[in-house]
Amino acid sequence: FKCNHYHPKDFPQLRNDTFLRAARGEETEHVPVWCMRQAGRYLTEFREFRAGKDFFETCQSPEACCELTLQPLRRFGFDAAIIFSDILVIPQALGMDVQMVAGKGPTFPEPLKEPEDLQRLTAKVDVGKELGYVFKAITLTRHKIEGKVPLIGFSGAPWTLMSYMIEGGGSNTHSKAKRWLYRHPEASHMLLTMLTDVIVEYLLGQVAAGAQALQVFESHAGILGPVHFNEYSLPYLRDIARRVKDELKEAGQDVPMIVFAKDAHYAVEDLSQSHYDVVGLDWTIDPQSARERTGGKVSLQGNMDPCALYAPKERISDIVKKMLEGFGTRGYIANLGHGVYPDMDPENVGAFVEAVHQHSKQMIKKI
Ligand code: 1CP
Repeated sequence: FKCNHYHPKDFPQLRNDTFLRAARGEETEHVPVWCMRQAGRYLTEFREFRAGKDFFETCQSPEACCELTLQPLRRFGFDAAIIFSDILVIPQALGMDVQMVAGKGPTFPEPLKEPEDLQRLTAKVDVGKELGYVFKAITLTRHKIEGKVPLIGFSGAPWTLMSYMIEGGGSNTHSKAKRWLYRHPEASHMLLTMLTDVIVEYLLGQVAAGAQALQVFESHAGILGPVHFNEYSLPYLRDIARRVKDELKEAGQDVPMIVFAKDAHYAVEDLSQSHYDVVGLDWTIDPQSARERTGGKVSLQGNMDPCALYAPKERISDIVKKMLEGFGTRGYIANLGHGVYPDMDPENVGAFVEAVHQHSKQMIKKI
């Protein structure tokens, strides 16, 4: 696979590059902010638009993805947009059936049970054909966003995708997937390698389609201890960043990459030396200690407890101020430590965004 068309298409000129500059550790006038799951059910317009439509059919419609990506930008002053899609489109591209069951979440009717089941997976995935709908959504959205803010593309990381493919859906213990790590280490590495190869092509395809930054979600890092993380997650995360960066460099492009390994506070040092420009953090790590442990090598993103959005607005403002003081205003992208929940008040999301902008502007002026 070679992407020979990285050259920007005739996209509208970017008018707010604060997020991209912060990702590269450059100076900004304010700290940029966006939220994981900023397109989501907490917005009435999202619920109305999604009503009665199948989740993955929605993901397959470039027009629908574009609309859902733009919805939060109409309400709030976010400094970045993330393309509406899901991490589970990759298992689908590998030939697995995945359905979104109301009240239950993503469900695989036939999850992988034993190493023999790997033979069911498509060996050589034609990423352009299987996931071209995501690329189309990105190109369309990049036009429709009119240069207001950069557009982030994303992928699930290999271990997180592997765990869904074996568990068959969400899980508290991930014991079926972890059973593979203890019992079938070779098959586990084989699956993780297969996923890595597809993810690399997928991310490069997203950039070719117009993505201006990339985030890799290792949402299930926390269920791995340090030993398993070092064997089954970190090498693949590194491989993804190195291969994507090398390929882009050859084409004269530099696209910031963010790694978000949820609950992997033990791995923050390693993650800061894994070829990513930004390390995303959940709320279980203290901003200042994250800064000390990553030693200015990378920008940081995060990490307000999403539940702080349940607090009154004045409290949110105080919490944001403390967070900004902990991280500092340089090389920092404000975000939540995980996604916005469906029962959250959009007004408080707005208060979060405004507090980041307001406090950070004042702090930067004083420097
Ligand atoms: O009907 C609906 O709207 C269902 C809710 C929903 C949404 C809005 C799901 C189901 N996926 C999405 C979109 C989505 N998923 C985005 C869109 C952009 C945005 O953030 O605004 C992104 C980036 C994702 C990525 C994703 N999907 C992750 C990684 C991020 C994270 O939360 O850790 C994961 C783990 C998934 C799986 C998934 N998809 C949906 C649900 C409910 C879940 C989690 C299920 C579980 O394991 O319990």
